[in-house]
Amino acid sequence: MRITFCCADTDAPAWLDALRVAFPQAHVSVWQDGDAPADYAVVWAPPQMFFDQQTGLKAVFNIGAGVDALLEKRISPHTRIVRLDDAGMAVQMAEYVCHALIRHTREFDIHSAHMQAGQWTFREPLPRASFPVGILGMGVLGSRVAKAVAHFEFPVHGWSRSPKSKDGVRCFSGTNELPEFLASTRVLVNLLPLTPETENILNRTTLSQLQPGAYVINVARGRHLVEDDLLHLLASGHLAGATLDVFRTEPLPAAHPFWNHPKITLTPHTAAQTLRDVTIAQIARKLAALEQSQAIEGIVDVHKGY
Ligand code: NDP
Ligand code: OXD
Repeated sequence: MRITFCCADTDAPAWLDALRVAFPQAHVSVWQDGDAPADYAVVWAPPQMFFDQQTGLKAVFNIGAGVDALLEKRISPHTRIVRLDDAGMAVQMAEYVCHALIRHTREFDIHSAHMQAGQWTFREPLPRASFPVGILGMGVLGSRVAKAVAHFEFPVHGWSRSPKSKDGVRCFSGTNELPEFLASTRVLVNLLPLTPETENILNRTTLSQLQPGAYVINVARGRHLVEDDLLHLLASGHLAGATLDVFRTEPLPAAHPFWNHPKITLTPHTAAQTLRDVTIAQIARKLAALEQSQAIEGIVDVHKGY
């Protein structure tokens, strides 16, 4: 069996060593232009030329949860596209979102500024019931985030494409229920996949429907957010602030207005990172199942786009 590895911005030697341990019988190599056909591929943001040459792949394993960049490529219809399911990312995402939420609702930035100014001040506690959290996308990551947020006793709402029922979460689905979901949300967390239906979903119209003084946490993709609309609603005061991990252009360009914006907290696309060993263990399990014609989780529906 041949496994080819084609991952941008990745420590290829470390991945190769670990893949060779996981697949001792396979020939594992970093993809090069003109390589022999492989059976399986492990990828992150491969170039189109990769798929133009590797037309006989049985499956391509994406080492991330989001497959938007992959689905922009022309890939043989016979190649299954397999996304990462959690693989240690869900708990990281839960940590990240809870941190951003609690930092905002406990006013840690205000305390920190006061303490730095040498001021010992008292602030009235803000009731958590006044910060209902709405999670766009109730998949692998969104569901884990909902559980973590509910643990801190915030009201939690979730929005998905198909109807769901989850303990402790008020569930909304479909475009018809989006306005009601937004109107009952004060802290909005975006964990949708990027698809033609969800691109630009965080815009002036939708964000204006959030409760006054709302807070936005975007941890999915930069192209979900219309940046000028966010800036406008921060300036008008309708939005109190935002924590953003993902951007339309990454790295964020030096002259971008998000840098140094007093109401925006930025991180460099690091909310939930791919963990090499857990990821390779998941790929090894799924590849073995595919070889035995067994069903696996995480096969991407190219028509839905996730
Ligand atoms: P999943 O595929 O498990 O979940 C996607 C959810 O979005 C599902 O609940 C789905 O609904 C819902 N959804 C999709 N399209 C629509 C729509 N048109 N309307 C309403 N709901 C919709 O994905 P994950 O939870 O694993 O990951 C989510 C995203 O997080 C990834 O695509 C990626 O972009 C991002 N991500 C970001 C990282 C970071 O570090 N910043 C790290 C990892 C991922 P349904 O359940 O009905 O299908
Ligand atoms: C992912 C990501 O999709 O890291 O996994 O953004």
